[in-house]
Amino acid sequence: MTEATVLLERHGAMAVLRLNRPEKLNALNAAMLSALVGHLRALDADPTLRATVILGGPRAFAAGADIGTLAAASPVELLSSGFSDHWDAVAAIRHPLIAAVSGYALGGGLELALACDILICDETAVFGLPETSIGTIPGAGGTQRLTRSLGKSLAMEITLAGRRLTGAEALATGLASTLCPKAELEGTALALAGRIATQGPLAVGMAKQLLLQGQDMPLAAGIQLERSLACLLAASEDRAEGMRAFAEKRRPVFTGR
Ligand code: CO8
Repeated sequence: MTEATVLLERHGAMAVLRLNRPEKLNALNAAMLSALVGHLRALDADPTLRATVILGGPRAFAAGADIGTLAAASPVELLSSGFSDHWDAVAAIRHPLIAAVSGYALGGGLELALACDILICDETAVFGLPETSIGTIPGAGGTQRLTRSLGKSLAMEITLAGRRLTGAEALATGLASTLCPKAELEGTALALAGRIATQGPLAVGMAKQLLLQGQDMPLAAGIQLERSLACLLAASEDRAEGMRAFAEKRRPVFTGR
């Protein structure tokens, strides 16, 4: 029996999804992407789940979309197969996603990490968008999300000139929010997921929505939306519990209601 290309582990309120096609450096083909999205959607529907970590293997988070798949597809198949839609589906997941990158995160692999909410990495991480070196362009959000993540000039250098960033450079430029030793990556990611899991789940979900939607909104509209959602949260049991627990000097017990 062949092993699954995406492995799921549950750790209480957290999940780990491990990309598992090591012989191809986790090159993302349609079956693997579909399995990843299937797991994420099922986790999204589970009210006890608070955060998911996406991990690769020791040599690669993912070295891109599978070049064999891309080479074999006609323009019509590329469009109609929904291949690129998998990255949109990851970005549409409502609960927090942490990409924990060790080794290569290239092309579609970097685009997958960019579709997550928080990107952390270890000292072996290598980030790049090498698509122009094989005569194509990023087709899964890279040209849009990379600029938003680390600014125009560096995004241009990475995309047009094939510049690669190390883990330390990813941290320095804001592409990653945490850098750690390789042996500590999974533990660091789970600890971060654990901290998210202790927060009010409704508040976390609304805050994620605001941070993402706000990137594409005029400032005044974003602030208005923030205010509306902050007022809406006043109707939740979790907000009442959080404030009561503060007054009583104890940890809150959130129920997601
Ligand atoms: N696709 C398919 N196979 C891959 C990929 C990939 N992206 N990356 C690595 N592999 C395979 C290799 O072919 C090799 O397989 P085999 O042993 O059967 O020959 C195996 O993984 C190991 O790779 P290498 O022997 O090349 O390992 P090295 O350590 O020598 O090199 C590199 C590692 C530098 C990561 C190298 O493998 C490499 O350059 N890979 C390709 C990187 C790349 O160009 N990525 C971008 C791909 S295009 C893309 O992601 C577009 C996304 C948008 C799609 C939407 C379209 C509409």
